[in-house]
Amino acid sequence: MPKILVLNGPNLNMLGVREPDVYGTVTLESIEASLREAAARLGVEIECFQSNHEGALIDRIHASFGRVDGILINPGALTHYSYALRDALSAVALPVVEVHLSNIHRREPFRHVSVIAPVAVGQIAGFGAFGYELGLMALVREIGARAGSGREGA
Ligand code: CA2
Repeated sequence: MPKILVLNGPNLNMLGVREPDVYGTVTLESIEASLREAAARLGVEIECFQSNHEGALIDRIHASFGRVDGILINPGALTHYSYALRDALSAVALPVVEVHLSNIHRREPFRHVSVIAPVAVGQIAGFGAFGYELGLMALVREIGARAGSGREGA
């Protein structure tokens, strides 16, 4: 069964607790519970990790090398400036889908840039918690497509 690492970056542990007008009322725990249900429907396994520390996220990405088939990530504010996180994602060469609760492109100018996007298959932004499920579906499809194209060459 394909395995997917779900990563959440700084401050996302505060979801549902503060700023509900921007980020909604759903907690990260409940997003992860919904994702587990979606994963079961899609026939994949997920493991979830949140950290407020860039290095801890990078360590988890390195540890996933050879163990998981793809990464679903909301990097939080690291999205906009962490070349280290981007390099870690690039190093493991796994399919990555970037998710944002808010539509970063209609917010402050500094949020319009994602340094993660160039190493991601794609980005989903603006659909709140539902974006994680959309992202998981897109990632599962991508993993399946890559496995299929590998078999054709065999
Ligand atoms: O829209 C997103 O998902 C973001 O990744 C969220 C980040 C923000 O820096 C990005 O630009 C877009 C911030 C996450 C902070 O989450 C909080 C949740 C509740 C209360 C306070 C912060």
